[in-house]
Amino acid sequence: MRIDIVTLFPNMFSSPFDESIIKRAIDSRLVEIVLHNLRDYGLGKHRVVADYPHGGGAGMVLMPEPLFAAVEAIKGKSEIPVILLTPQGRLFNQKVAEELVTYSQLILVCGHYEGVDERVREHLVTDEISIGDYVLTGGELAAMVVIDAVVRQLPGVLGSEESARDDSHSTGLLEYPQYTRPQTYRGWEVPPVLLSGNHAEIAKWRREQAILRTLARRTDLLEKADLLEEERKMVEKKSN
Ligand code: 6GU
Repeated sequence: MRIDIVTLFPNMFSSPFDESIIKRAIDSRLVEIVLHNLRDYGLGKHRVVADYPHGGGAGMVLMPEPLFAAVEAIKGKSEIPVILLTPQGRLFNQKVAEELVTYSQLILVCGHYEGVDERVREHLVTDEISIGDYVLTGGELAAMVVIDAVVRQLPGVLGSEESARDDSHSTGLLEYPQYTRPQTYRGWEVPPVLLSGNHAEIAKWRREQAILRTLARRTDLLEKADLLEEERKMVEKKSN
């Protein structure tokens, strides 16, 4: 997979991509991440990329020419999704990450200032994504979030140790509680079932804990989750 990022702040991306799992994925060529400085496509000697909004109002708006030039230089004649990171986009979640990982190439455009010229939305961008209902100073952190969630799903990126199978959200439920050594810490015990060696009992306990945790914290997820008849009954009993 190849991911191109168009940004005014390419340096913001260095440390997240230079550590841990994403770095390993880049080093082993499972993903290629290419940064493009929007400033390089700016107009005139001063490489201008933004201007005042027509009609007045606060702040600056990213101009169409630099954004079209940058994206067109990347994609040529090919059809590649062009995703604008903006608080006005569709909400990002695990399902969207699973959709994006099916593409062999993505172009992420980081919005900034008060926004981007509407013609960029209408005629350049094919998708708009927000990572939540709050406002960030720019799309860069959002792009990093999207890339992390997408890249970790590429085959070979996670070792079996880190397997994404039981993750919160990939099952539609929050993850069950995890424990490691020591067995007793400050008098707080690990649940005995986890030490029992009975794999069926452990799986049953984890499933129940995941359901109860989702019920307590995210009832909105539980409505959509794939539960067995008896699990639904347990939920109903607990929520009364
Ligand atoms: Cl994608 N961009 C900005 N600037 N703020 C956000 C966002 C994106 N998603 C949530 N807040």
